[in-house]
Amino acid sequence: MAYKMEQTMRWYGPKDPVSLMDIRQAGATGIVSALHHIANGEVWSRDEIRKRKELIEAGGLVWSVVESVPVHENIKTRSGDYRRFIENYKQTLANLAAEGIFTVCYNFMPILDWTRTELAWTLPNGAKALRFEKKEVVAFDLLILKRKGADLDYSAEEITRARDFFENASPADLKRLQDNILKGLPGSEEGYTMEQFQNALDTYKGIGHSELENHLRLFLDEILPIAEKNGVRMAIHPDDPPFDIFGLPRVMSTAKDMKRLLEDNPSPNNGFTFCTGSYGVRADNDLPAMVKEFGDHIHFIHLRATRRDAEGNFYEDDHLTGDVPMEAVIAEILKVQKHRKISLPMRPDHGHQMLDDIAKPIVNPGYTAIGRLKGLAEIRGVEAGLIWAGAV
Ligand code: DNO
Ligand code: MN
Repeated sequence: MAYKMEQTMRWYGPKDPVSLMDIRQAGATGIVSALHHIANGEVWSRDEIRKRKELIEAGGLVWSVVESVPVHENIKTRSGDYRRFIENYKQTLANLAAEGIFTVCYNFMPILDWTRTELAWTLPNGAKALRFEKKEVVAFDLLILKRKGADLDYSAEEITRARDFFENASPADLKRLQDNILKGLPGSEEGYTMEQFQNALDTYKGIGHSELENHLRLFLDEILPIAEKNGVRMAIHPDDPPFDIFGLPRVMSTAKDMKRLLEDNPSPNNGFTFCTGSYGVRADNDLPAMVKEFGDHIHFIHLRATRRDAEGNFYEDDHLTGDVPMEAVIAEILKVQKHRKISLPMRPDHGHQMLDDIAKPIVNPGYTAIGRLKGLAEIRGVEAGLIWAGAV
């Protein structure tokens, strides 16, 4: 028997302009949510967890996955109050399990969560997509932030393109760029002023890849026994984009990183959020092969497609038409599920701003109702077709 993926959507809670009924109408049965009103690092009490759960269930859905329980910056740098924050994290995991929620997404990206330079990049068909423009990031780093040593991180061509952009950009363009990088995208727990960002960067002095890998390992050393005891599956989200930015190390971008995570902390509860849109930005990531290799440790899935070019730019394409070989990825996921005799929670990740959503103010870029509904429907169609054709 083929196991189908559990269809979920992210819901930002009572303030989300996309309602639980919208999500049900899109056909999802599960919700991915987090308690963003609780300060980063503090314990999520059983009461607060239960309140959110009851709200979701009153809407006829189930709370399938937490995305994310954020990892406090002090844990990533192992400074300040990090011991207390790790203790709090453990308590939150135990509380979630006590309320019946067992899949937890998190990420270990320094300072910035996912990053884009443009949130409404117009496609030829008029829909809007999220985009990452390399020259803008380089311009920000080199010419706005003026980070020491930044010029060593880029090629001469990249620096020329960045200067060209900077010289021709309007003040509004530069303001948009600064806001998009510093304010944080939906789900990010932190936003920064220029000065705060600079100070945050300073906290990573002396922390390169091996140090950050080590801090992740030490964090998991403490967290995993609690996860195992409570049946909680930890699912790390990859870096987005999957390479270093602003000189900050990123350590969950490739198959090699995935392998290292499991070698450093062997545990059935240690695993991944397999986000095709993030991993797929790198041409050297073979996505179906990654699902095959790490299938036993994939606990949660994000499906969307990015399209990249040779200059390091990418945008979020339709779910089936980007660089992600979506049919092959879904076929591998279905094989994993059959082998493990389970359904894995999957969400369509982001979608385009399109149709009636174009006229609406966008509260959560990437998280519009219609674009995600379209993505989910396309994914569901691929899955049904593969099963019907006997591919799995
Ligand atoms: C990126 C997305 C993001 C992600 C955030 C919060 O691929 O999935 O919305 O959820 O990084 O963890
Ligand atoms: Mn994702």
